[in-house]
Amino acid sequence: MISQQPYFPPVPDHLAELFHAEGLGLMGIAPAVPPAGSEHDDDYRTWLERGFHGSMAYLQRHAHGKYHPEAMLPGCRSILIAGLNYYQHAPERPAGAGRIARYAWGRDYHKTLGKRLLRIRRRLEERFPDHGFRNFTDATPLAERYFAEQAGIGFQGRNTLLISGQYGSWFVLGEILTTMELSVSSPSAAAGQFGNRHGACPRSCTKCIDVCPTGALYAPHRIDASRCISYLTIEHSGSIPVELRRGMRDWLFGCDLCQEVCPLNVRRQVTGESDFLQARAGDHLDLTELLAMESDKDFLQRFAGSPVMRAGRIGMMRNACVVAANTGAHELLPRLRQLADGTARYSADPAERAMIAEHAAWAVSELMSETSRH
Ligand code: B12
Ligand code: SF4
Repeated sequence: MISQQPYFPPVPDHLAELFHAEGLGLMGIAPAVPPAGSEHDDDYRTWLERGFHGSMAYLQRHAHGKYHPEAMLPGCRSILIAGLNYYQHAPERPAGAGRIARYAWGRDYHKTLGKRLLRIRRRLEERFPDHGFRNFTDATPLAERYFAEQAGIGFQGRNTLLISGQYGSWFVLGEILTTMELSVSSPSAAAGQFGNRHGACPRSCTKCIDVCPTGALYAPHRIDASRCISYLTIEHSGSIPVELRRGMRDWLFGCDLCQEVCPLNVRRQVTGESDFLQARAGDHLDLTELLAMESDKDFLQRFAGSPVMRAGRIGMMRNACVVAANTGAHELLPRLRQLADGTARYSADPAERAMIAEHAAWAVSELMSETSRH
């Protein structure tokens, strides 16, 4: 086990112990109160109205609960928020492969973190039977980063992610909502972690905004999610807009660019989490393997328990077509042509076949025009 330095802003010992015993390196307590005024709700609705959520309809459906914990647990008074570090160094990637975002190299964090939060919740329920509890990780309407900032475990950087003094932004969040009135940890604790120097991004730094190849970070703290490579490769199930395909570069699933360039991420620590260290998808995937997957059964067998399951086999094939073109994978031309002309057997669904055929044809045409330029 690689040693991990945890960071808990001042919280009651008996609670800190529960989270620490589960190997959670960040934990704080936020008051379950919506932000004062309607500014945050209004801001979020404007974001939705501008269509920045793309096809993530759940963000619209759940808008009412974004800053309102009581919508998830009536009588909610406090939120215990935890962070789990997933950082690992990226090894050299072989040719003919595409990149996977770090959070998805090993076991799905929803399972790893969710299981631990559930165990903590059970203990709390035993100890405090008169109180209500609910746990979530990611799959919640709640603005997790906002409440985590209120709990003092970090601050929202210009790339919109929560940055902690202990792990940079390389951690995932989960929480337990409770009707208990707990003493809350102060947001100023986050600044304390940075030695009171960097409780915010360095003044003139725009590295994350500059590096984003699709222009998703259109201003500091502002994201057009529908342009983010993470959205395009994971959340979006339809056709990838042609004008964004080149910007996807070699990313097959997710994107880490705006975290990799962040100077505050020098504070990273390699995770000690065995669930994350075991390579399910791993740091890269072979394009030939993905383009040859003919059944959902094969896909499930290969990726069960991995976050990659969320994109699905067809989504990953679509992404592989784009990455094949972006990485100049000429050796894949025969397979791409089969997918483009409809002779490959991999799906009986006409909509899926049409989408893959279009992406494969685009990849063939990009690779061929590259050949004719040389
Ligand atoms: C939808 C979603 C996405 C979308 C949108 C991303 C985003 N930045 O919001 C997509 C698919 C693109 C995405 C990508 C990723 N995600 Co995501 N995602 C979510 C999810 C489910 C909801 C977030 C949401 O509602 N976004 C919509 C925006 C508009 O809402 P908002 O943050 O409240 O936005 C307001 C604030 O930013 C506010 N604001 C805040 N501070 C400031 C300051 C100023 C000055 C201003 C002007 C505004 C401002 O203005 C906005 C408008 O109201 C959360 C989990 C959750 N339930 O919270 C995970 C979550 C944010 N994702 C996470 C991760 C790990 C990622 C990726 C790193 C995965 C990857 N490697 O591919 C990338 C990172 C890309 C990026 N730069 O954000 C983690 C982040 C952990 C962390 N340390 O911050 C979360 C918390 C999941 C989890 N449980 O761990 N994700
Ligand atoms: S994750 Fe990649 S595509 Fe998304 S905002 Fe960051 S740099 Fe841009």
